[in-house]
Amino acid sequence: MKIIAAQPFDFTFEPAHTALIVIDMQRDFIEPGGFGATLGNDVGLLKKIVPTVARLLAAFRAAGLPIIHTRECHRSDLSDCPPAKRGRGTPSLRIGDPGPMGRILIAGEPGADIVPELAAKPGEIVLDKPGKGAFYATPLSAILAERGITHLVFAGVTTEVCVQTTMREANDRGFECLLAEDATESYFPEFKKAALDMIRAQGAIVGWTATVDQVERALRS
Ligand code: C5J
Repeated sequence: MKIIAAQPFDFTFEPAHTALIVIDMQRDFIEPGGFGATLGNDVGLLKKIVPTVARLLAAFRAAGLPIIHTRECHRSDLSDCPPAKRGRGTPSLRIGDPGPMGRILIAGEPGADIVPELAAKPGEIVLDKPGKGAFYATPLSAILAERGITHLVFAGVTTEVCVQTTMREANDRGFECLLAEDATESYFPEFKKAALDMIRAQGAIVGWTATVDQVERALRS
């Protein structure tokens, strides 16, 4: 058993039953010209956490623990993109429209790929998901069950959308969940703070939070 000095209290985990899930560290959310930017967001805020996410990945790789990367994206015929999602809001380009990094949020296009600094290594799982939550319309439940995973550490973007949705889905499915505070980011700093507060409130009602330093320390212990 290992212990992370987390909030609101210690997170105890068995490494053999623990995996890292890195949510949507894709060019479409992090680089200019992608989905995040078409919605009017400052993508520079998200870019800043790339080195911290890289440290967390390195810690899990050094410990030999499973790593799952997710990508929010759709089939090229948009058959898995509900019109309600595509039509929402007033972005400068919609999902499936051609942009500077290929078609926005379409699987196989350069923009839908993970930023090169955080690219998956051989043996790591890359899971494409059409929704905000990574359990919806994906084989994630089966992948975790096959590996006997009970504990999940989360990182990625954005904190209050795909990360929080996935963490809530995981919590409802009985996983013990911890979010790496400095390896997640939002386009809205106040939303990130609120999401972290909500997750750990009421005795970790959704889960725990800790810094990458604290996770690294526990994995090395
Ligand atoms: C969003 C995500 N924000 N990965 N996606 O649309 O959080």
